[in-house]
Amino acid sequence: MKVFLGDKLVDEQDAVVSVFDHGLLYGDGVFEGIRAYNGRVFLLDEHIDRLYDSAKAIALEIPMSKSEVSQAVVDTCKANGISDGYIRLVITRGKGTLGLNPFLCKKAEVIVIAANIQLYPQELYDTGLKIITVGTVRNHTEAINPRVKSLNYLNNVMAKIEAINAGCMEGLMLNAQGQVAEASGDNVFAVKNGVLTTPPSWCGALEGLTRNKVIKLARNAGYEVREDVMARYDLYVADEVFLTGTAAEIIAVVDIDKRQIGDGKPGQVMSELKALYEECTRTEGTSIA
Ligand code: PXG
Repeated sequence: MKVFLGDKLVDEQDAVVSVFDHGLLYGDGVFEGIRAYNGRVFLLDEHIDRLYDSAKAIALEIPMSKSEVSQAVVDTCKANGISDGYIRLVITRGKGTLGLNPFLCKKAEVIVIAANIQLYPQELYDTGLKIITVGTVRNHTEAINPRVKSLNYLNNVMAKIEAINAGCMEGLMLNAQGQVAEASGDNVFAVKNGVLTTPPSWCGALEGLTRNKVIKLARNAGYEVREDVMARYDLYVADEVFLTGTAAEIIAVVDIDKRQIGDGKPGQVMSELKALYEECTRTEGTSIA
């Protein structure tokens, strides 16, 4: 496998970073998880924009232009013969000292890994997920804002541990006010009487690109979509609940905290939007060739 590191493609065994890299020492950095479908990188410009916004928020200067980073993503896919896959784009603060001071790190490290995607079992899509609310509260917006896709994912990892320990694949996270934020690695939507609602990012959600795409597709299909504060109550009494994310795409939730959602099966609106989303993944994106 070839990995993009710094400013060029190198062999996998040479793709190593320093133990003094602040990405490792402090989780100091940002990343994107991107999908390629059918020889195209899906939503590449949107991922690059979000990456640069995340970096700006943590005062991290990416030592390449947006178009150079985009090109590195495409080149890494090409070098590995990836046509359908998963791309991890990582920017770390770079090599520094054992101290916290990020300004002693001379140059941020740019890493692009393009690999095959490990898909969730089809069964999860056919039957829907059972999830629970976890006790780990989503990061406060004025701690590290959840809109920053940072390398410090301990908040989410703690949530995932709780969910898995309870026998669930995903956990629902609330913000410090007890409002619905998102799942540990996906955004959440409810459908009630044909209206879709998802929490606004200021409630503690990553501004998911799958989420944004689904909002657009739903509005184009004639649905009303609201970004509104949500309580768990809104999910419990919804006709449908589903999660969105680059890895999971769109997946139904049929049980939350032992409340059956709707009729307990993946819903009609979710299925319609999933078909529209899949049409986009088949036909849109930045060509790898
Ligand atoms: N919330 C959180 C906390 C996420 O990490 C999403 C929502 C969905 O955002 P997108 O832009 O993907 O629709 C994410 C995305 C991984 C992995 O390897 C995680 C994500 C995406 C891709 C891969 O675990 N999280």
